[in-house]
Amino acid sequence: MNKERLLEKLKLTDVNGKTVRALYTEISKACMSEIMETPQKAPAKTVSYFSVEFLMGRMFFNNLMALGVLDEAREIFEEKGFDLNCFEDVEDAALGNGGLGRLAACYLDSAANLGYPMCGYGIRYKYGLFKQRFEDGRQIEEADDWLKVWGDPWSVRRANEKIDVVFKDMTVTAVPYDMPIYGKRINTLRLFQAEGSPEAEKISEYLYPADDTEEGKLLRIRQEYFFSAAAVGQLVKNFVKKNGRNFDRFPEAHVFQLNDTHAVFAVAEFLRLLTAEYKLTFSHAVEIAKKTFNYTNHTILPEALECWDVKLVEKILPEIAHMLTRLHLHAKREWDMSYPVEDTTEMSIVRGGRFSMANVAVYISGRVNGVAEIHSQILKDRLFAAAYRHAPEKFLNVTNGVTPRRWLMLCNSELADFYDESLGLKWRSDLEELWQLRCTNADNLSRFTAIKAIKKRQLAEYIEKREGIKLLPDAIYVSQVKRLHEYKRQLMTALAILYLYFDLKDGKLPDFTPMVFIFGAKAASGYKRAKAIIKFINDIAELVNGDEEVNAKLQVVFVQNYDVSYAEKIIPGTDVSLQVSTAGFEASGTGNMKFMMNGAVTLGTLDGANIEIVQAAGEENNYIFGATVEEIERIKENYDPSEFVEQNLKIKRVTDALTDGTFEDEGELKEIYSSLFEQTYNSPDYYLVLYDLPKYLEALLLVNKEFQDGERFARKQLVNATRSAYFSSDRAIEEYAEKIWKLK
Ligand code: 26V
Repeated sequence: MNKERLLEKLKLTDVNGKTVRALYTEISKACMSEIMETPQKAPAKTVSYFSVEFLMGRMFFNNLMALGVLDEAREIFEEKGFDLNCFEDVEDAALGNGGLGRLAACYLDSAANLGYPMCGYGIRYKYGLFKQRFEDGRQIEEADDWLKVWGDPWSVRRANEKIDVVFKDMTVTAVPYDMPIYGKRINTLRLFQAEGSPEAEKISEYLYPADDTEEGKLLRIRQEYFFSAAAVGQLVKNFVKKNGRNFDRFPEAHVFQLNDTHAVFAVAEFLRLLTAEYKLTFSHAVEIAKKTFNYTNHTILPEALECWDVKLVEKILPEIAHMLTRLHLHAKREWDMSYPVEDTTEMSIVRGGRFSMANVAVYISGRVNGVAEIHSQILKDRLFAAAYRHAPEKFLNVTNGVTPRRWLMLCNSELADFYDESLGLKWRSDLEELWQLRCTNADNLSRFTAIKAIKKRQLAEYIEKREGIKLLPDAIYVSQVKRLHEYKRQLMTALAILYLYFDLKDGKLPDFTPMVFIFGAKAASGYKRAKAIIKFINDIAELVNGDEEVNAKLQVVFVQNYDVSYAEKIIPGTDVSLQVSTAGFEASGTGNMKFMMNGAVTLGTLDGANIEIVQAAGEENNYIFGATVEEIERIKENYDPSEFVEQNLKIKRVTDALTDGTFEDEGELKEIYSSLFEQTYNSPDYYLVLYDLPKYLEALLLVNKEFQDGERFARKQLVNATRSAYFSSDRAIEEYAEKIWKLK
């Protein structure tokens, strides 16, 4: 990359008479041509990272930073009278739905920055995750036509590398779009677009189309096979071109990482190619697959563990169904010699007429990992217990991480500059250096406090612009931003706020420091209860914010269309990060890490990576509450939420508010009420919202009290920020490289 030449090009860019959009394309293309001209050495071994989601966010600022020209480019264009911040209107590439997709994006960033050859493979959806806005407090979804206005200057269409993907009833052309990931190495994210008939094109139209009908399920299967087969097809073909049919050497040149089970069809396609096209025996092909594939599990929620009806797969992919069935028998034969029947049933690939995609992944993978210590333990104890008993050496943990480039240097340049001035630049490539910063030093603390105040002000301005709400300037900013799911317990926060509201109105909290609660979340479009929770929180916001008696002390805002770019504003401007999932349910969480890196304390449960965050930053610098995984097992034996509420009258007041006319109800409150007190698809209060609420309130009130000692609170925050090295995706990728991919 020739930086001087790029800067020269930028200087020569004429801004006059051009639209923002035209300038965006021109500047991006100038960067792209420099990137594409940078020669790359062919690596000995490449990682292929298969993921149905890549939540890249906005590429412009990240790429200019990676190229080392962001600050200079800002100056160059400022002189021309053009503010690069205009590009904050550019759409995010939101080809993902949450943590799993954002993790894939962070890992691409780290691999490139560390110089590891890793290419991502996925789908180039025409529409990303829906856009959300609220009408009467309810979520309205709109298609995310992300390419329409701004185009996609950061990708290159590779029509000459297209490949056919064959279904029984149609052949679909997979056209790659390559997005370079710039770092010490230039890696590629290759997303396939489906082309051909209108039916074919549907395959890459939407992210997670509804799968509650047979047609929907078939479309999901098509999507999964489509990108898996396209990627595997190309990788195998290129291998043969270079090495001939010596497939025993395939694992020396390639390692495949399955980001959850969505690409498990890649296993079947790999077996199909090696046996049908290249005439290896099935056993031989399996042996090679076993040395090539690895699997990361990202959730233990049963509803997210994929199983596909054998009949359905047979309908459109008979050969693939045949491969999976053969693999099932192959595994059975391997196990039957010595394993107890309960174990072989549990590990079975075909179960009750369906393919268990997770069991395929576990069987074929050399390494299976969870994403935080506790989650990896749960995989061994519960989800994959039988497999663990028979092949313990397969299982390991790699705790997630997030890229400090986007989640610190880019979104909090003020904090990054402070580190530069105090420590020099070394921390930028080694976050462990942050340990050197003295958190007890008064100057450091006042500098940090000043930065936090700036980020809070910027956030308040942004929210005012976007939502039309003016945040209280001197309040504690408390944020819960993540997908909306019952296990994440946004509802528990809502009930806690209602409790604070009632107590404030009753004059029971005389020393209360003003608190602002910031929510951001999208609910899956078919997830009725999650949508009811959004409506409920918006109702509470209206009640609280409109009440002159309390609105100088308490404020609630649910931002619309929370996405990666919104997160980049909210996270640095937050004092307290809420991570309050029911223990055992949040595999890791990665938002918690981003908050920590930006100096927010965690108020949370002992779940996912919270446990490790608190280990790193000290329990005394965070606020931990709630039932633990061990306790929950016991509690659930005889938990009756109705009885629990009768014995906790304070809680009764807030649950009564669901039915006593405090709010108008058009069904949402009833839905929430029954989730807490009645048997629905889960047992009453399955996620222990009510059970943990008293302790949650205590923790919130403790935060409220301790925040009054500004310096002490800032110290806790700074300790968190400077102990966050472990949660860098650079550390995580180093672990993958060493323990799973054997790149070192
Ligand atoms: C959920 C849903 C719900 C809406 C419909 C589509 C759909 C598809 C998949 C999922 C679950 C995906 C799994 C996932 O995102 N897991 C998250 O992975 C993060 C990265 O490892 C981790 O930090 C989070 O704890 C975990 O929830």
